[in-house]
Amino acid sequence: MSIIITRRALVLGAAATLAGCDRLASNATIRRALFSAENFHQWAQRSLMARNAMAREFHPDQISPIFRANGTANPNTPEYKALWRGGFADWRLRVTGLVDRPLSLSLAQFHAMPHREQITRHDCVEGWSAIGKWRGVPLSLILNAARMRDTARYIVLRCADDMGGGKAYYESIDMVDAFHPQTILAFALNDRPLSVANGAPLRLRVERQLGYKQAKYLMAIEAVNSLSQIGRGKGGFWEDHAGYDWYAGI
Ligand SMILES: Nc1nc2c(c(=O)[nH]1)N[C@H]1C(S)=C(S)[C@@H](COP(=O)(O)O)O[C@H]1N2
Ligand SMILES: [Mo]
Repeated sequence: MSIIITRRALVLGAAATLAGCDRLASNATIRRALFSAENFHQWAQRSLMARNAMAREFHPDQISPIFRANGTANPNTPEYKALWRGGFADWRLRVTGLVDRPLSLSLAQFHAMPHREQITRHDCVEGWSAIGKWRGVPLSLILNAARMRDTARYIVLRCADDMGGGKAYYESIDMVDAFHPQTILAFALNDRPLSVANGAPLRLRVERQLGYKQAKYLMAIEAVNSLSQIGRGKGGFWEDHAGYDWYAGI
């Protein structure tokens, strides 16, 4: 038996999937960008063609009682403290680099965009793991809204915490992971707003990768075509400073 899937069916299928889980974006520009047929097509195609299978998802009764914090537990910089004091109302995620429409997105805009929820296991190379329920916006939606250019090959994530000498934590992922359906920019853990310890106000969840790829305290994401100009060129803070593998697939 052969199954013929038309492009239109794919687009409609993607639309139905999204409509099932969401409230719509309140900002008209973002809504137009998110829901244009062209973007939907690219999103549907890239989502369905992703090389990676889905990471395992768990049941609510498997959620760890405590999701421990690791690495930075509070960025504690004057800038971050000011944002925290204001309830992150002045925080923005900047979307820059190889995009035709750079964005600056507030937390309220994230709350208004389509969400995904997933209960997954986080594995840290230091030898612990925890299961948590994450809620966030698919990174693919953000990249499509910013009209990412075809020349982009990686997404760099810029964080608020100073790792010493004024160098902020950073990470990067390729487009397979960036467009994977479980790759989200998460603002809630276990039905509560993300705590400072776990990365408030927004962090990456890239579920087929180890803990150090899950960048916390996001301030900007940047589409680039090479990692050679980022940090020392290995694509992430621990990759550059401790020889960790850039591809931390699990
Ligand atoms: N900005 C930032 N992101 C980060 C880190 C960090 O120190 N700073 N540590 C990483 C590591 S090694 C792990 S295991 C996870 C820990 O996430 P958690 O604190 O929510 O457990 O965050 C990752 N993302
Ligand atoms: Mo880690």
